[in-house]
Parts: sequence; C-alpha cells; structure tokens
Amino acid sequence: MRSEICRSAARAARTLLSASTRQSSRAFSGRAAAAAAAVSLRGRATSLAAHSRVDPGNASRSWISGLLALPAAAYMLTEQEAHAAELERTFIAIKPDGVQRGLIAEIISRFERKGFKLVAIKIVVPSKDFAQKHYHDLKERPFFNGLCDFLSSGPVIAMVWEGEGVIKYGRKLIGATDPQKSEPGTIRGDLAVVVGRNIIHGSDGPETAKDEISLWFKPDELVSYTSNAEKWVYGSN
Ligand code: DAT
Ligand code: MG
Repeated sequence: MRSEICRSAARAARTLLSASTRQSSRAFSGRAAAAAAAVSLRGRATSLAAHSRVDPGNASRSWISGLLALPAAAYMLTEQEAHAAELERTFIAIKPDGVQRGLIAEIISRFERKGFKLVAIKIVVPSKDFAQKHYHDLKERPFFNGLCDFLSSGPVIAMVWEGEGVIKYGRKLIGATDPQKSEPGTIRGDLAVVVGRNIIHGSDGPETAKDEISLWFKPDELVSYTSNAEKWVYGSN
C-alpha cells in the first residue's frame, strides 16, 4: 500500500517538475531543494505511517500535506538522473588470452564488485584491420604487428563500464602494462605473467575512452539505466 503511494507520488512529482521547468519557475538550486526534500519527506513519511495506524482521516490529510513536498522530491529524482548522466565511461576489453583462459567472469566481477556499472558488452573476433585501428597510436612500435595479429586471433570481450572516475580507476584495477611490474591485487598482477599476454585492455584517458567506445560500439549498443545499487554506491554525508 505504501509503496503504491510512493509510486504515485513519484509520478506526480515528475509531472509537477516538468510543468515547473516549462515555466522556468525554479526557486532553489537543485541540490538545496533536494536536501530540503529529503528532510521534508522523512518527516511526512513518519507522520503518514503514524496516522494511518490510528486515524485514517488524518492519514489522508498527511497525504495531502505530503503532496506539498513533491516539487522538492522531484528535484531529488532529477538530481540522481543528472548524476548518472555525468558519470564517465571507459572501454575495457578482455583479450583472446583472457577469454581462452576462462577469466571472463573473474575480470567482470572485479569491475562489478567495485561498484562500476556495465553499460555495453559483446563478444567479437576483430579483424586485423580493426585491431590496427584500435592500436593506431602504437604503429611505430616494433611489437605493433604481432600485437594486432594477437588481438585479432580469437574472441575478445568488448565492454563499456560507467562510474565516477572509472577511466583512471579502471587502469588501477588492471595494473601496469607489464604483469611483472603490476602490483598483486591488480588483474594483471594476479592473473598474467608476460606483457605479450596481459589479458586485458583499458582506455588510458578521456579522449582515448571516447574514441575507443565509438570504434567498438554503435551508440544504440550503449544502455543507460539506473542500477539498484547506485544509491548505495554513491552518496555523501
Ligand atoms: P596498456 O595495454 O597498458 O595500455 P600500451 O598501450 O602501452 O599498454 O600497449 C598496448 C599493448 O601492447 C599492451 O597491453 C601489451 C603490448 N605491449 C606494450 N608494450 C610492449 C612491449 N614492450 N613488448 C610487447 N608488447 C607490448
Ligand atoms: Mg594503452
């Protein structure tokens, strides 16, 4: 019953918000309003629960006064959505050695357990030409040809992960390029031995991430969604 009320409250909040933004009548900043809404809604929820046990008449009055808090609640919802939209994305690939060694689940779970969100995934065998595009910045290096042969030698798991700081921290989870120099606890440190078979790729900066995501994925292969865990992964006190 109460979850039904909450759902209709959220729907009403969205309607109110779109009406108020159309009229450009925002009186508070989103953050201030969200904070106000949090305090206000906490109070309303308590009083609604208390009254509905003893006096249904009062409960309906509380319900009406609860409605007064809805415009602020609407800001809270959109703040969350805006936060999700701001989160950065990185391109991560499990190379043919990682796939053949049965490390797909192990690698995915390290990103997932950290709190990052998977927004795209597929298994592909890249062509040599595609591998050369992916590693274009290394074309002058002596290992370039062998590297591209290897990447195109078998199935690769291509992924996009999303989260605050995911580009830089994804690289930390992965570890140093040469597994001999990767710290224990990192993916390469724990699961690989030599640089030529270091099992995973991760974008090294915002520009590379953008380029690599658009090389490997069409825009409609990226799925934007709010994960259940998000409200527990993000927050400040
Ligand atoms: P990273 O994969 O850590 O971003 P990179 O971009 O410098 O490292 O190189 C891409 C890949 O090329 C790397 O994962 C493994 C291979 N590689 C790099 N240095 C190498 C070397 N000295 N000998 C052989 N392969 C190398
Ligand atoms: Mg690199």
